[in-house]
Amino acid sequence: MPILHWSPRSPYVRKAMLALHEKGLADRVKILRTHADPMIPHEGLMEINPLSKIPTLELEDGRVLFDSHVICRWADQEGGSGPRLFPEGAAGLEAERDEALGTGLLDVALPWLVETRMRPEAQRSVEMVAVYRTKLRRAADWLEAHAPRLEARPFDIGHLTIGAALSYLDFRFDAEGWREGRPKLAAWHAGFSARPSVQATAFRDDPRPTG
Ligand SMILES: N[C@@H](CCC(=O)N[C@@H](CS)C(=O)NCC(=O)O)C(=O)O
Repeated sequence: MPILHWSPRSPYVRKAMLALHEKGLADRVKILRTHADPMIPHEGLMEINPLSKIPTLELEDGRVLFDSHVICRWADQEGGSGPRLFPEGAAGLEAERDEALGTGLLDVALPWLVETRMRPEAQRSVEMVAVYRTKLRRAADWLEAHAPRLEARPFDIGHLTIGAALSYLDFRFDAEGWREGRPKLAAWHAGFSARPSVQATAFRDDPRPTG
């Protein structure tokens, strides 16, 4: 069975898990809890992914796939059921543009988390946190304006990634109140949250493995 290096705390892992569930592959991949600490590169993980990041997928034939985008592409090719995550043509460009927005939001949230919760207090930058907050708000405003497009087209990698990113804001940045003043986006996310794939992959703070 393929092995997915996994954590229930990671939004990029959740993106990959959502794709596996949507494509009917969740039971065909074994998950392995792996602690990828941004402050301490993981020696074992770097043997297969030099960037020491999760999700990383080890296939049975020895190939290793990363990052979440590539794993989602693999799921879309491999899975026999569920929505087409990467459509062809113009629809595909829109889907992947929205995927980029969702992962871009996470690329703001993760360093923000490291800045405020992991770095020694004396090294934390108030200026960088202000930049992260500005980008989060502008991305959420963009999404509010864009919500009718999300409602209008079939579920794809854009919906999956934006939904995962907003759910991560609920998990780690609840105080930022992304729903305030953004009713269309909030309504769209409520529908997203009811999907079985989303229900099956909730974030949680599990005990960290020692190895
Ligand atoms: N672009 C990657 C980002 C993956 C990523 O940054 N994952 C985090 C966990 S949420 C990680 O492994 N961090 C460890 C590190 O940065 O060293 C993806 O989409 O999969």
